[in-house]
Parts: sequence; C-alpha cells; structure tokens
Amino acid sequence: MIGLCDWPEPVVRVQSLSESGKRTIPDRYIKPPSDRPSLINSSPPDINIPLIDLSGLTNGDLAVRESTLKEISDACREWGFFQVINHGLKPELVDGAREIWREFFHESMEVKQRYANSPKTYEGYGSRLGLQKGSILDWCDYYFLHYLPSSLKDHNKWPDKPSSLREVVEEYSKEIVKLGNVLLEVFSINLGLKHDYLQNVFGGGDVGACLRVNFYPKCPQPDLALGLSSHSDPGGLTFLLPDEDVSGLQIRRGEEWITVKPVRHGIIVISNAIYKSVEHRVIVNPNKERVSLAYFYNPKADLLIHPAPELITPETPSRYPSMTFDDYRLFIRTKGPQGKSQVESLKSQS
Ligand SMILES: O=C(O)CCC(=O)C(=O)O
Repeated sequence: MIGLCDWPEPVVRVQSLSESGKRTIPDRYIKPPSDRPSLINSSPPDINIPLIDLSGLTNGDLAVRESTLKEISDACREWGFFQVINHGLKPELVDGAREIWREFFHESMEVKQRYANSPKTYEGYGSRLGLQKGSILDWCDYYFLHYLPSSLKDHNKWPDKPSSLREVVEEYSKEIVKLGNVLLEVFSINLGLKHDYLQNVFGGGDVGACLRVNFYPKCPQPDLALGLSSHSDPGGLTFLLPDEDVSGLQIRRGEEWITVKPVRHGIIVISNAIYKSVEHRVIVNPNKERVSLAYFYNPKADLLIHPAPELITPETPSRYPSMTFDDYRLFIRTKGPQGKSQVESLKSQS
C-alpha cells in the first residue's frame, strides 16, 4: 500500500497567485511544450459532443424511448462524453449549486484555509492533485467532498459559509445520484444485461459518490498552463456541471482537442470503464475565472471490480486485473492526473 500522509511541498493557493497581479506565472505551472494548449481552436466550430434529451426515456412513447436508448449507446461508444438536458434537475438547482460554490471561493482566504485538505482523503480545500515532489502543477484550486456512503462523510468538511451551501449541495447531490441510477439502468439495457445489473455490481443502494468543485482563477499566461492536466476519470460515471459562460473543457478525439460547448442547464455525462474512458483536460482564461462541479458516481469502495462475465468472450477478453475501487483510487490519488499512463502502469504492475 502506498502511504498518503501529507503534501510533499508547501501548498500555494492558485487564487492567491492569480490575485497577486503578476503578469507571469511561476515555473511550477509551466507545462512542457508538448502539453501546452493551442488556444487557437483548430477543430471546426460546429463540432460538439452529442446532446441528448432525457425526457425521451419517460414520456411514455416507446419508439422515442428506444431511440433515446440508442442515442445514449452511440454516444457512449463513439464519444464517451455527452450532454443531457431534461435530466430531472430543476434549472434553479443547477444554477444554485454552481453559484454557491463560486461564492465559497470568493470567501476570505482565512475562511477557506479552515478546510485545507490532506492527500489522505483529499476532502476539503485543495490546490494540487498527486504527490510527486517537483511535479508541474495545474492552475486550479478545488474543494472535494464525499457524499456517499454517508458513513464516510466528514461533517467537519462542510464549509459553514455561505450558510446555505450544505443544504443546496445535499439537494443537488441527491438529484445527481438519482440521475446516476437512471443512467446505470440505461447502460445495463444497452449492454444487453439485466436492467439492474450495473446498479447491483456498483453496490446496490451503497454506491459511492463524491464531488470535486474546480475553481480555475484567471491566468495571465493561459498558453503555458492547464487548469487540469489531461486525465481520464477513474470512477464509474462523472456528471460535470460546467460554467455556462466560460468554456475550458476539452476532450481528446484522435489527435485533436475539442472544446466542449456547454448548453444552458445541461449536465455533461462522462461514461467511464463501461464504455470509453476518454481523456480530457481544462484550459484556462486570462480574463475570466471558471467554476465547474465534477460529480463522481462510483462503485462501492470494497467491491472487486471486474468485467461482467456475460461480456467476456475470446474476442473481448478481460483487459485489466481485478481490484477493489478503493485500491484503484489510492493509486490514482498518489499519481495525480496523468491521463492514460495511469492505467498503463497499473497494467504492468499486475
Ligand atoms: O472543469 C471541467 O470542466 C472538468 C473537470 C474534470 O475533468 C474533473 O474534475 O475531473
């Protein structure tokens, strides 16, 4: 087991660097040339991830339901990323959850520091991912919270300011978990499994859920830095609530990086191991801060993760060693966001 005691270096808040007014960023944030973003978007402006109207699943019309299932299946297989609308979350809740977190990041540093996190659980206010001493850092502060299982919730980690934050975020979390349950059923059906297959192997009523709120302060040299390095999410499904006014999320498609254009009140779904686990990253902006909420819907932590036996065939063998989600997450927490190489080195450890 890898030990996670404390950060290897003193923690610097990216927001403080941004607010210092310096025109250059510290070397620690300058990415090697091969990882730097091209801020001139070369992808055609009309390319976007699929947009799916989830009301088609419940409006009572069987043909529409079938075609919505097919749209989701195609999006998972071809993109690994799609946006959903009419997902069941009220627009006020979607806006409220994002804006209350923005308010948190504009509280004084003294308030935020009360919740400073450690790499042990990552829960709380943080500014780096991964423990490699001397690594190049991302231009982002974040807040990490466990929501499920409730036994894991560290109640001291809920910020007490803004005062309504906990109420809004609990409500948002409850609705996101419901949406996760709906999509697991859709994925099971689309994969030809029993409709409750994935829900059961994720732990039934005991799924894991946690939230990372990303705060990307203005960056004076956005062409040299990344808000979040290229990575693919380790969990089951991610529900990403982007900042509607500031784009920044890019997904890899072949050799290109495509900038996702958020739709109003839409939620971006990132389907992981089940289908494609797509690399993505975030670029930063010289004039605008950006807030996003990444909600990770995960399997129960101590269950052994392996492919559904029904889906293993000589042509589609199991590709990775079985391990618990806890062990896998510990590995990722140590490495930080290093994209596909995380999984590659995991394979070679087995
Ligand atoms: O900020 C975003 O749009 C993406 C965030 C993300 O990929 C993550 O938190 O894992």
